[in-house]
Amino acid sequence: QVVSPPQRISQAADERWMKQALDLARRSIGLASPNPVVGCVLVKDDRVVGEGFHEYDRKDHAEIVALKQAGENARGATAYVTLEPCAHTGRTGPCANALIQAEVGRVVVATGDPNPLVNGQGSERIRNAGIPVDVGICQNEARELNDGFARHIRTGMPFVTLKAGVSLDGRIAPAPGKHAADRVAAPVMLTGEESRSDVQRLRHASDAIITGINTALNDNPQLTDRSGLPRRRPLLRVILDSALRLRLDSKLVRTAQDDLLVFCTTPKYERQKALEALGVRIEVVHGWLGASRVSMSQVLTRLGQLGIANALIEGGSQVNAVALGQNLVDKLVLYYAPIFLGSTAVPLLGSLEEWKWPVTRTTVQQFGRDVRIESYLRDP
Ligand code: AOF
Ligand code: ZN
Repeated sequence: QVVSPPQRISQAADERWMKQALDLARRSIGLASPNPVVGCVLVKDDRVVGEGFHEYDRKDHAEIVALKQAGENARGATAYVTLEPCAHTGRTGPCANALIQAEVGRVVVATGDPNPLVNGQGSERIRNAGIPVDVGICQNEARELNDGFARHIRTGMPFVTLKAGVSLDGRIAPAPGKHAADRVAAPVMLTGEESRSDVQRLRHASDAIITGINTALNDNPQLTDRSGLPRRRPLLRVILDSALRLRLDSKLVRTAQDDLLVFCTTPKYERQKALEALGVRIEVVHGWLGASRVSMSQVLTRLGQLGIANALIEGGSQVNAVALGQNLVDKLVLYYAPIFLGSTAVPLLGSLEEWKWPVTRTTVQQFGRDVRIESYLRDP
């Protein structure tokens, strides 16, 4: 017998509606954290009767927003949800119950909820009520949206992405000295406009951005989210600055509004007071390497405690080498620009003896003249 055509059509339709739900979920990036980004579409007779996405401040989960919009039309509809409906009572009642009560005809779920309080129970409850549930449509796309949420809800630690703009010979800046004067005014741009706007998207999806004092002193960066998209919490800018060398007149300090957190190992009372008076938060952590340098793993633990689910490292050679060398990075996002900087230029990685961890799930995309390579080092 031939493969039944209706089934194949329905699989394609499921994917199409789920992609629409994923587009909705993307609209909650920046608005949902520390909760997951979730989108929901209710479809009846090949027509959308309700849709929604989750915003932390509005409390309602995506399914509830969509159900409220659909009203009576929800009965018999198919619910496409990018994350398994919840089964627990948190700030709201369980979405699984709401879908059952609304008498939807079928539920299609992209991926399970990693929250130990849910973890399969939402889907199970809906099935037990006699409503069919299909799980796994567009799973990879849906998972990627909530890497940070998954890591944070399971372990309390942030998911760490390391981003860099790199020359074809693996360098991130011209040789120090040669262009030092330019670099203080503005860092030399390797990558093009398209890559840089993708970096803003990356920052928008992050809760915190981390860099080292050398980058802060050399490049005088702002490290802000300039995507133009709304976010409910400011991007927390984190500087690893063991000896508190951050300049009072740096762009970072001049724009500090409780969103600049400096980690040091050696408290210096006067300097600390001066920085704090300008709106900078300072925390002292233990050091490593003879107690001199800020321990990055301690910083990440602390950020997790502060509710940071997605941390983005935009550092220089040293910070990159430490983060990778200590196996603290979960995902790499590298923008390769079609340029060579030569062997005296600043390398992507400072001293790193050996690379021991395999990269997996690599994707490549072109941005203008640059190429972005994304690779996972581990799953959340
Ligand atoms: C859903 N749909 O849109 C979201 C879900 O504190 P609460 O009540 O907002 O609950 C947060 C938890 O609910 C979160 O940890 C995750 O397990 C789930 N998020 N579930 O059915 C949604 N945002
Ligand atoms: Zn829910």
